[in-house]
Amino acid sequence: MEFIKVNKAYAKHIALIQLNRPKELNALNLQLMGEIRDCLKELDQDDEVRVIIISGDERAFAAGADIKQMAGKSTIDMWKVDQFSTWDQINKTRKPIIAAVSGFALGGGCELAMTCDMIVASETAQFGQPEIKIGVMPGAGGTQRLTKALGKAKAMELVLTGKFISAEEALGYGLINKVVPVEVYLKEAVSLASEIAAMSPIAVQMAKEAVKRSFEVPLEEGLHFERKNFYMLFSSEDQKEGMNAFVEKRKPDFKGK
Ligand code: DAK
Repeated sequence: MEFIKVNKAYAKHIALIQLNRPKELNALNLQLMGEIRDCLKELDQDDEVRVIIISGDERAFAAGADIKQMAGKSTIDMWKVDQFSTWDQINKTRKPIIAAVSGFALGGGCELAMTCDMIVASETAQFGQPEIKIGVMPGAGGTQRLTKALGKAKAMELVLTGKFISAEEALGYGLINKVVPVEVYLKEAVSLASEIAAMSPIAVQMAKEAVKRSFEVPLEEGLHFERKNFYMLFSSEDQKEGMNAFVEKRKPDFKGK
């Protein structure tokens, strides 16, 4: 891996993927995106890993797709590369992903953070979709995910002007989960990840799948999907462990079985 650093055991059951193109503000070139995709696929298969954190560095989570790499491309060049299959694959990750964001999360960087399941941000974080300023528009879900989080008026303003919002504003809109001082944003992400990692990983992944489904299907279909996953969990050992532990007044020890 050239453009990401991976620690599969950053904390108990928690893996950390750190974007590592600091001089380019972690601009997302094709290779970097491919590395994230491949790494997530591998971590999804690793039973020791229950939660994944993606972070950048203090200055930037990611300042967007690599403009220098895209500038001269034709429609056919873009079509051949088929970046969307990479983003679709990332979106299929079963395990929960927390984005730990400091500094710029712009364009594809904001879209990558929004593709994650939760966002913990430092006070210095800035979110935006500035593609309009370079003659294009968001292409990796920005118009959809930002609008679902912020509502039409604010999303329209951000997408059409390219202006950024602060972490505090993003929190107010419900785009992110938490804002903390820059010194502790990664620690805070680990703390949230640890809470989730203590649960049954099977229940966590099925619950994640059901919540995500609510963005895609009508209520009745979503409820049907939720019920199917709910029933399925009664065939896990973790369900017996969780409920027996409650009855026996002890802490459950979930094995992911
Ligand atoms: N691409 C390439 N290089 C970048 C970059 C980017 N997005 N952002 C920053 N850099 C580079 C700068 O060129 C500079 O490099 P050198 O000049 O030193 O060689 C270095 O990082 C430091 O940046 P600055 O000198 O500009 O730093 P400042 O603090 O002055 O400004 C900034 C920080 C973040 C405000 C500024 O760098 C900036 O405006 N960056 C561009 C932000 C942007 O427009 N982002 C959106 C890019 S378009 C798709 C999926 C996704 C996308 C498209 C398709 N498919 C699935 C098909 C996404 C598109 C985008 O994200």
